[in-house]
Formats: sequence, C-alpha cells, structure tokens
Amino acid sequence: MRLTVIIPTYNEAENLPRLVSALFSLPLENLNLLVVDDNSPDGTGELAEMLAYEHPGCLMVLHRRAKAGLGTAYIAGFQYALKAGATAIAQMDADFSHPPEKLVELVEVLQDCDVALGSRYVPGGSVDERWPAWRKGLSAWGNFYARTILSVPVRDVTGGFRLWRRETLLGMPLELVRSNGYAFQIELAYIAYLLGFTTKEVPIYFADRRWGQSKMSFRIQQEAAFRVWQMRFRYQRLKRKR
Ligand SMILES: Nc1nc2c(ncn2[C@@H]2O[C@H](COP(=O)(O)OP(=O)(O)OP(=O)(O)O)[C@@H](O)[C@H]2O)c(=O)[nH]1
Ligand SMILES: [Mg+2]
Repeated sequence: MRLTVIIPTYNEAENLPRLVSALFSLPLENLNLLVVDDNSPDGTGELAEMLAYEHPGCLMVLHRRAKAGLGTAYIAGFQYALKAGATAIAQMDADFSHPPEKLVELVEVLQDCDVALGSRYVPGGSVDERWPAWRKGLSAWGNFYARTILSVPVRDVTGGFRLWRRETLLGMPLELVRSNGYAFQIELAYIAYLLGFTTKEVPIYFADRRWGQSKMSFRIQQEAAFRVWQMRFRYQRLKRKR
C-alpha cells in the first residue's frame, strides 16, 4: 500500500511539526504526507518546507495563495496524491483532534471496505469532555440533521478523519462537489453511499485542539445547513440508480 495522508493547514505552526513526527513514528510502511497550506500568516507553509527537507521524498507541500477553504484544499490534495500514485489516501486535521495512532486501525479496516471513517458517534467513540455544551450539541445536531435529511447510514457524517481507497476516489465525481467547509465531509460521504461504496466506522476520541485557533465559523455552519438540502436534490440521479 502506498499511503498518502493529506493535512490541510491554516495557522497550525504549533501543531504541524508534532503531528508530522507522530505520524512518521507509526508502524506504517510507504507513508507519505501532503500538507496543503493556504499561505498561513503564522508561517506554517515555511515550516512545512523545513519538514519536507527533513523528510526527503516523504513529505510534500502544496502552497495555495490564500485561504480558500477545506473542501478545495482536499480536492487539490486528492488530485495531487492520485497523480503521484497513492493507493490509499487519508484526510486528517492538523490539530490533533484526530488521534494519529488510529490511522493504523483505519488501514486495517480498509481491507474490508471502500472507505474507512474515524467516528465519534459509534460505540467506543467520544468527543472531548472539555468541549462546551453548545459545541457538543452543535456537532450532534449537525450529524442528526444531515443523516436524517439524506438518509445516509453513517453515524459520523461530518467527521474529517477518513481513509479512501484509490479506486473509491477515482470513482467519485469530485468535480461536482460544491461544499467547502464542514459540508464537504457530508457531501463526500453522501456521494460514496449513493454510489454503493462500502464504509466502516472506527471509534475515535476527538480531542479539542491544544494549540491555535478554530476556523469554524457561523458561515461554515450556515453553508452546511443549506448544502445538505442542495445535495439531496442535486444527486437525485445517483439516488435513483441506487
Ligand atoms: N488549507 C486550508 N486548511 C484549512 C482551512 N480551514 C481549516 N483548515 C484546516 O482544516 C483542519 C480543520 O480545521 P479546524 O479549524 O480544526 O476546524 P474544526 O476542527 O472544525 O474546529 P476546531 O478544532 O475547534 O478548531 C485544520 O487542520 C485546519 O488548519 C482552509 O481554508 N485552508
Ligand atoms: Mg479542529
């Protein structure tokens, strides 16, 4: 397996070097990292270049000119990794909310499915108890909202810790994807489900970020609320096929 982990970053200078060393300590062969940085004002992009120098050939950096959202960062990352010949591609936040060691379990689980999902909402999964009630509520509500409106049988449909087979991503109409914030995760899970790709959820403990600031905003929440309805109607054709 040639595994590439895509890490989108915006102001993650405290987290990125720690995450990179945690990932390279895992018992995974042929591991490549791809950082997609949006010209972070805190110098994450330059730091990523230094890390690339320390890990020659195993860490690549895609620099984009300005902050353009998580969704387009991942699409650019997917295209790059697929072109480079990755056979499995992971999505992961830079802020340690996604436990790096769980990547090993995702790799094992991917042997029996088309996409493996890190999940907070299956037995054994949880979110940081330090999260304020409104944040816990918002996350649970967002999942319920999307799952119900779209009828997707995924417990953590907004989660961003995922491992895709190359063939799964190649079979997805990524050019149709419109969402850019949280909704991006929902949209990919929905398309994968409609196309009949099989998913498995691996329980994770989702820790609150230790360093840096959240990029979650009211606009991103609004986008998700609207996009879910849009997806429901935009993908009618795929739905009928299913
Ligand atoms: N390249 C790029 N990365 C982004 C952008 N927005 C967020 N990210 C990264 O995407 C990941 C998830 O963003 P977070 O800010 O952690 O969002 P969150 O997990 O919903 O919120 P918190 O954990 O509370 O901060 C992190 O690695 C961010 O640095 C963006 O516009 N461009
Ligand atoms: Mg986060």
